[in-house]
Amino acid sequence: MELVQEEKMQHEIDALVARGIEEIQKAGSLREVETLRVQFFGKKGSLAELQKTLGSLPVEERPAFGARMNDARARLGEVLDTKNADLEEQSLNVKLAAESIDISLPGREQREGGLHPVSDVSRQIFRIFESMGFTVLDGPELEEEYYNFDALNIPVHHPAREDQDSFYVGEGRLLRTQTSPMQIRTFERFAPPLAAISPGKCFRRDAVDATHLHTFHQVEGFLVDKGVSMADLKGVLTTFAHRMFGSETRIRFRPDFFPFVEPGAEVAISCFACGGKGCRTCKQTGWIEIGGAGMIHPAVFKSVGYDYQEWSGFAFGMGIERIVMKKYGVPDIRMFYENDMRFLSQFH
Ligand code: FA5
Repeated sequence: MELVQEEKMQHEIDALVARGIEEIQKAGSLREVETLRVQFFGKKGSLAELQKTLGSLPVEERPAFGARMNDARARLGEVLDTKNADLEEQSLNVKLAAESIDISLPGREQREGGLHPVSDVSRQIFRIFESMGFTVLDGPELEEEYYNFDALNIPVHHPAREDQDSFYVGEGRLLRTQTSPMQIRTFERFAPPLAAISPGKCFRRDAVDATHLHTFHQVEGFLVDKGVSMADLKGVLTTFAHRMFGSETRIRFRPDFFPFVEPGAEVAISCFACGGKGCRTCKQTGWIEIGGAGMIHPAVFKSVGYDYQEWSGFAFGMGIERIVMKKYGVPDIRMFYENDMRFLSQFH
C-alpha cells in the first residue's frame, strides 16, 4: 500500500517535470518562458499545488517527498534558465546580423554644404553697410497696398499697380513688388535721424529671362537726417561699389523716375569685366545698372508725419541677384535657382 502511494507520488512529480520540460522547450520567446516560470514556480503554480499533497502523506515519507520535489524544482529551474539564455542569445544574434557593419567598405563622403551665392553676397552687403552705420531691418513679404504703393506716392492709376505686374492676394494685400515699403514701415516706427538697409524677397509677374525672375531679392537703403544731399547718396553708394566690386569701380547716376524720390536716378557701375571700355557683359556700354535711388520725396515724409522742412534723406534699391551676377560674371539669373550642384559648388 505504502509502495503504491510512493510510486504514484513519484509518477506525478515525473509527469509534471516531463510536461514542464516539453512546454519550456516549445517556448518561442522570453515572454513565454517567463509565463511558464510563473505557471510552475508561482504561488499558485503547479509545483505549489503538488507540494500541498505533502500534508496527506505519512510523516516518515515526507522527507523523501520533499527531496524529490526539490529535484523537480532544480530540474525545471535549470531548463527554464537554459531556455532563457538560448533565446537571449538568439535575439542578440538576430540584432547583430541586422546591424552588422562591414568595416572593409570605404566610408561615405560627408559633403560639406555652403552658403548659396545670393545669401553669401547678402551678408557681404550687410557688413559693408553696417560698417557705415546702417542698421539691418527685416520686413514682411506679404504687404499691404498702402505700404507698397499709396504711401510711396504711387497713385492708383500708376501702371506698377496693375494686375499683370503684381501678385494680389485680396483684401488690399499683395506680395511686395519692391523693398521700398520698408521705408514707410521704418519711418512710422522710428523718429529721425536714422539709417537702415532692408533686404528681402520681392515678387513681380515679370516674364522670366536671363535677367528677370518672378521672385528675386532686393536691398533697400535709406538715411534721414538734417541737410542730407545727393552727394551723401553718391558717397555711400561709391563706398559700397568699391568694397563690393573693387576700388577702381566708378559709379554713374542718370536721371530716372520713381514716384517716391525727387530727384530720382538710375545707378550704374563701371563694368568690372572690361573696366568701362565696352564688352559682352555690359552690352558694349561700359556700364552696368544695379538699381534706383534718389532724394526721398516730400510726399513720403508727409505720409509718415516727418517735417520735410526739417528733415531730408536719400533712398536706394538694388537687385541682389544682379549684384551677384556682376560680381562673379554669372551670365543667366535663372542659374541661381536651378539647384545644379555643378554651378552652386563653384561658390564654396
Ligand atoms: C525699384 O524697385 C525701386 N524700389 C528702387 C528704388 C528704391 C528707387 C529707392 C529709388 C529709391 P526697379 O524696379 O528698377 O526699382 O528695381 C530695382 C532693381 O531690382 C533693378 O535694378 C534690378 O536689379 C532688380 N529687379 C527688378 N526686377 C527684377 C526681376 N524681375 N528679376 C530680378 N531682379 C529684378
